Amino acid sequence: MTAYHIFTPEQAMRFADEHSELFGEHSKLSAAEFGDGNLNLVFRVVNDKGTSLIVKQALPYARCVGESWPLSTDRARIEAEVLQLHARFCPEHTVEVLHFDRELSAILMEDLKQYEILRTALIKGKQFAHLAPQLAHYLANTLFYTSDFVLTGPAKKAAVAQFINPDLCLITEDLFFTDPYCNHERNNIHSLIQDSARALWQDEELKAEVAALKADFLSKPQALLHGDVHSGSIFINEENCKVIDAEFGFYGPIGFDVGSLLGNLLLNYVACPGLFNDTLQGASQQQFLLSQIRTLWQQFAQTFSHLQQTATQDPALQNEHYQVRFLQQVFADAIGYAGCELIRRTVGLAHVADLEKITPAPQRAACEKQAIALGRALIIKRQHLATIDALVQQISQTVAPLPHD
Ligand code: SR1
Ligand code: MG
Repeated sequence: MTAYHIFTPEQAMRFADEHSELFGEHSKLSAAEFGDGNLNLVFRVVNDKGTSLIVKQALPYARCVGESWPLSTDRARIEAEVLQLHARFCPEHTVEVLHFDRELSAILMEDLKQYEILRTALIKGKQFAHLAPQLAHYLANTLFYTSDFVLTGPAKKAAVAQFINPDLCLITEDLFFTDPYCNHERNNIHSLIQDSARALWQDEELKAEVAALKADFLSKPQALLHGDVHSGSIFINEENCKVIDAEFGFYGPIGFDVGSLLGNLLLNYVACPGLFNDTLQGASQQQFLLSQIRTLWQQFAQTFSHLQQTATQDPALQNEHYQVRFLQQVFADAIGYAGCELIRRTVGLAHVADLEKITPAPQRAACEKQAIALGRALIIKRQHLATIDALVQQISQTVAPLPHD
């Protein structure tokens, strides 16, 4: 066993070489670090024939902030184990883990170089009909098969314990549910939307609903979540999509994973008028996103409900009325968490390129205000938006078309 040390490219290369049969001669390998943004070291190791693998290593702190924000490297174990478990239930849409070293907190995984990041693709205006059906399949299967519908009480409790993830959950607890609703130093608020941010801090009705969503996040271990299903955690190409980056995984409310994805599609939706100078292109992209949102929920609900009816092990949970009620509450939760994602990506620490890329600044601010308004409406009205039609109507009503220069 090797004691933890931060990899150099050379060491990442050796790690990949030792744990994979894919590479030939060691001398023909090269490695470069390309970073994954916020938390970790990520290297691509390539041989002379173009075969490549990814080495991801957890640092003992948050990379985006530095050593002043210490973080447990156990997140690498969580990530590897979530991905391995999710791959049992949905291998086609989960990145493949080839090796995990607990001491080094390092994961060797397949390189998705034939894919691009979903966020980048959406910002370019790309449309994929398979996006929602595949992600609905991924979410329904990974969430159902790790839930109480399937696991015995003791097995479920062991799984909850295996995936206790306090450091990364705390990031979400703070960044999603606390910081945006107060004048927190971590917030990142553009000057043109200061008034909208201040309004959030005074909004007692909204803060009560966010508190309820946070309380559920803290205390509703329904299934093993990915925990960070944003459009930077999804790789896509013309045929397939795959989910990566499960380090925020833990047992939590099913609606959180579904809502994070909905929220990210909606972030792109509100950004469309600012991203596309061509009004028709912006409108077409918004139509595409709305139809994907509709399909995502319909196919998630259909698959999850089918699994409830045919694969539920617990005799009490086989009750049909309970199963319908359960799914209805997942929908309300998902709408609420989507609303939180819209708000926290606009005024909180971690922003998204969909909005950040918009120029000029007043146009970006107008889109950000739409994100806040939509986030608020979804959080407040989530228990009353009982159908996907009602949700789609709410989105179209709240997000008014923006005038162009
Ligand atoms: C400090 S981490 C900021 C954000 O990046 C991750 O991908 C999560 O979404 C987290 O909230
Ligand atoms: Mg991530």
